[in-house]
Parts: sequence; structure tokens; C-alpha cells
Amino acid sequence: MTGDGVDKVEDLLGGGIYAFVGRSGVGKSSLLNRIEPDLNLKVGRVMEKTGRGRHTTTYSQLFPLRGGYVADTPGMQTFGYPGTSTEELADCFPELRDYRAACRFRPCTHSHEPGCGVKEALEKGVIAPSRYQSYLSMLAEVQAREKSRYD
Ligand SMILES: Nc1nc2c(ncn2[C@@H]2O[C@H](COP(=O)(O)OP(=O)(O)OP(=O)(O)O)[C@@H](O)[C@H]2O)c(=O)[nH]1
Ligand SMILES: [Mg+2]
Ligand SMILES: [Zn+2]
Repeated sequence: MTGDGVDKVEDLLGGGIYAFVGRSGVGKSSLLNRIEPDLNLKVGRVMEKTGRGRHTTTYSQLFPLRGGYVADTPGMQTFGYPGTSTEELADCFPELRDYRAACRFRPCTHSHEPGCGVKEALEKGVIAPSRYQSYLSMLAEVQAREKSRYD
């Protein structure tokens, strides 16, 4: 709104194809309007009660800009893993695949089980701790969902 830092974003745009992605109401469309007023994108208000956006942008659209293209996209309320089982979740992490065969238990959630091939690989430094942390936080999400299904 103040224009502060907009030039830094503009510097990143040139010749390529870019997408503005983020939660509804963070100001993706506003920022694009600021960079290129002719785009005249629809901007929504944030709900006072929740501080969330109202899903003003409803579809992704690609616009020519500075010799390249930029897409304004609809914000998402939350970002979650849509799968159903913890086994499927591990399938989504290609770097875990090679080490799962070494797990002592089947199935293994690679979180607390002894003799886990994935944790062994983590300790050896062959799996990035940040990726393992991502796996664990998604695992907690899936387990909470499975639990609520049975309650
Ligand atoms: N205070 C402040 N408000 C802003 C800023 N940028 C955008 N807004 C306001 O935030 C609200 C939402 O802006 P949008 O540009 O519609 O947000 P969006 O990310 O495109 O939202 P969706 O299209 O729903 O995904 C509007 O009321 C804007 O005026 C900013 O830098 N500062
Ligand atoms: Mg928008
Ligand atoms: Zn394991």
C-alpha cells in the first residue's frame, strides 16, 4: 500500500514466468496492481473478525508483464496433505523411499519406532533434517485426521 519494497519485487520480474501464490488476503492482487496498474485486478477486503481474505481472485490467470508473464492466483485458506494414510504420506517423500526397506517394523511411521531405517539415514546426514521435520508435521496432521475419523 505504501509502495515500500515494491521495487525489490519488480526487480525479480523480467523475461520469465512467475506466479504470485499465498493465502487469501495477503495482497497478491494488490501488489500486482501496484506494479502494473493497467492490470486492474479485483481486490477484496479482509474479514475483520478472522483477518482472513475472502477469496477475491477465483481463478489463475497469466498476464504479459515486462517481457515475461506473471500469474495472479486464488489464495488458499490452508495448505494440507490430502492423502488418507500415513503409508501414503511417506510415499510423497522420495528421499525416504530408499531407507524404508531397512525399518524393523511394518508399518513404520519413522517417528518413534526403534530400528527405523529413515531415522538411521537422518542420523547419518543423508536425509535433510528440514525435510524430515516437514514429514513429521504432516504425519501429525494425518494422524489427527485418522484419529478424528474413529472417534
Ligand atoms: N495494510 C495493508 N493492506 C494491504 C496491503 N496489500 C493489500 N492490502 C489489503 O488487503 C486486502 C486483500 O488484498 P488482495 O490483493 O485482494 O489479496 P489477495 O492476496 O489477492 O487475496 P485473494 O485474491 O483472495 O487470494 C485488501 O483490502 C487490500 O487493500 C498492504 O501492503 N498493507
Ligand atoms: Mg487476489
Ligand atoms: Zn521407519
